[in-house]
Amino acid sequence: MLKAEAGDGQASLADPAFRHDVLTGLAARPRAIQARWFYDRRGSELFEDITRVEEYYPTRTEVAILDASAADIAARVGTGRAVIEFGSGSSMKTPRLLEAVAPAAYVPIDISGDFLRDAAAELATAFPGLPVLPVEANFMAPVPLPDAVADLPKLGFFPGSTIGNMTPFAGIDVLRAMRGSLGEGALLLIGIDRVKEVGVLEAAYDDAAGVTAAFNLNLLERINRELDGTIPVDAFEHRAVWNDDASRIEMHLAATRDVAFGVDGRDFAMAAGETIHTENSHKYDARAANTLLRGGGWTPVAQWTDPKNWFALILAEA
Ligand code: AVI
Repeated sequence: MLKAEAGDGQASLADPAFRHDVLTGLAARPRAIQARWFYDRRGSELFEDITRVEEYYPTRTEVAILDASAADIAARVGTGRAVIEFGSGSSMKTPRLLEAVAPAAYVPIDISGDFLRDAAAELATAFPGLPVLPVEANFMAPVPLPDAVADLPKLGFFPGSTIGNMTPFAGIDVLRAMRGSLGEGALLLIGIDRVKEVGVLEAAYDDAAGVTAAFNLNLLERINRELDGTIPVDAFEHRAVWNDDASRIEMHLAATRDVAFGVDGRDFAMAAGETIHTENSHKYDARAANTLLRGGGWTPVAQWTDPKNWFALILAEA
């Protein structure tokens, strides 16, 4: 459906799936909106900022593991593979992996064409001579790969503990889909965040500078911008809590007073203290990570961690 005027006066085309998920999620009990909607341009910038805050250890820990283990990973993986990255190439991790394993081709897969093209262009400049073959697709289902890599051995790369943002069942489904994309005998290098002290986890998702809070609250700003919303954003606060039973950090947006607002012509009311659940970030101990991978059709064959055992890069075989 074409939206004539968005809140900022710019003509825009609201994503029908975004509209559907927001309206359904705000009407549901408990209220919940999927974390995938965090990542508009502003949300993606804020996520980049999060990766640099002191309390958010996952990115720098994974990068440190890649640096420390590059030679070892290369020895296991060998050279001349097609590296298939699930998600568009992240600025810091992909070049490190490509340098280590000297691939014959690099195939980033992402649902967002804009991010994909930007990342692919950057990588192509940084690695002249390396065929960079972006594929715009949803990797939650098996993705046909370019013919040019059909005969090459494959290495899948899924860093960042992105799998943690899925329920374990959805994680198993995506691992199966990756197996379908890469085929029998492929390898997968996956980053998975570990269970650790609750204080460390909660601080990582509620940093003192308020960057994660801004990231969470941007979802409400996005709803106001794109769906003609009238949500009083200043009446909401960011919460990050560890759910021990589900082994996950949950992010919520809590109303600090009774509020009434509209979204896309529908009326909503929330009482003070009511929340909208916006994200899960599951954490896995070594055993649970192995169970997850095996459930997805992958056999773990090696793993690398940091000295505190906070994060793991696991190599698995299809
Ligand atoms: C992208 N994903 C792995 C991040 C995480 O740690 O779950 C998203 C994030 N949410 C808040 N901080 C970071």
